[in-house]
Amino acid sequence: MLHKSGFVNIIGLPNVGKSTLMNSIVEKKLSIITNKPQTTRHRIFGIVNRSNFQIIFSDTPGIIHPYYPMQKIMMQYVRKSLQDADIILFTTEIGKLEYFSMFDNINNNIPMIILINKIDKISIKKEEDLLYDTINYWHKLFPHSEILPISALKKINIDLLMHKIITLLSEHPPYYPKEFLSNKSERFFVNEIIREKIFFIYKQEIPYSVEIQTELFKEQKTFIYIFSSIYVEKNSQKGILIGKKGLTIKKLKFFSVKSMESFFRKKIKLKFHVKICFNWRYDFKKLKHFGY
Ligand SMILES: Nc1nc2c(ncn2[C@@H]2O[C@H](COP(=O)(O)OP(=O)(O)O)[C@@H](O)[C@H]2O)c(=O)[nH]1
Ligand SMILES: [Mg+2]
Repeated sequence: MLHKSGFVNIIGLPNVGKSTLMNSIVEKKLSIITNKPQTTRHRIFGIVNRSNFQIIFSDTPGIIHPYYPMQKIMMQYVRKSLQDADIILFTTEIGKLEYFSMFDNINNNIPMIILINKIDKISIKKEEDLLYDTINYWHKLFPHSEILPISALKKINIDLLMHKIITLLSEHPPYYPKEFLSNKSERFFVNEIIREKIFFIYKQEIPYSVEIQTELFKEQKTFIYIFSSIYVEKNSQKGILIGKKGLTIKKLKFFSVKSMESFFRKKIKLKFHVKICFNWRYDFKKLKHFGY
């Protein structure tokens, strides 16, 4: 039987719905989603396996102007994914007409589909016009690329997108064992789930200042024991993270456990340890230690 396989990289500006799209395609919440930019820090694979194809999707951080070392590394992930793709899914949303010099790095030999996301928001004539303006804008910039309006959230045109992707892919044996869902470990997903809850619970700089390291992930018959360290950049942030009488971190634990239980389909026993790693975001050595 003919078997197709390839790498499909999802790139675009922050907050346009790249992570939502990947989760919706792989039908599992591999990438964390918030309404804030810079939620996705790493490059995350989501693999779709069928008997006659294997597609390796790659969710990437949103394209930004990098200011500090962590953002520089994030943009290296993006640059790489513009080069090593078999297909690029350039994702944007209705009304977003913004050009970044990063787009000049797109390899013209790689087929690219431009996705105009969030079309579920169209309810009035004015928004329909905005969709046409958006399509025209991107068509002028990339005249050879196909443009497809979608809704990642409401799954509009996702089947059609999958069909287009499979048509574009070449014949190739699977790159990964067929039972693989992702390139990331269980500990990575634990870290990401905690980080997502931190985005929801804490304000301002806290979500951007934390990094999680899961020291222990021990699966038993009925439970998974997890021990995670939460690193902050300075002492004052430690207090905020823990909260009065430890109430805020209790809340964090509660929501993290709930989410992990649904992800791993098992009861979770979770322990936190809050530590300080001075200015880790600005230090290449510390970033390397954290897996960037
Ligand atoms: N209305 C609508 N909202 C969406 C859609 N896709 C994503 N969003 C929302 O847009 C925000 C950013 O989504 P996310 O996937 O994290 O974007 P990313 O930064 O590009 O990865 C979240 O609040 C999503 O719920 C969509 O198709 N329709
Ligand atoms: Mg994302």
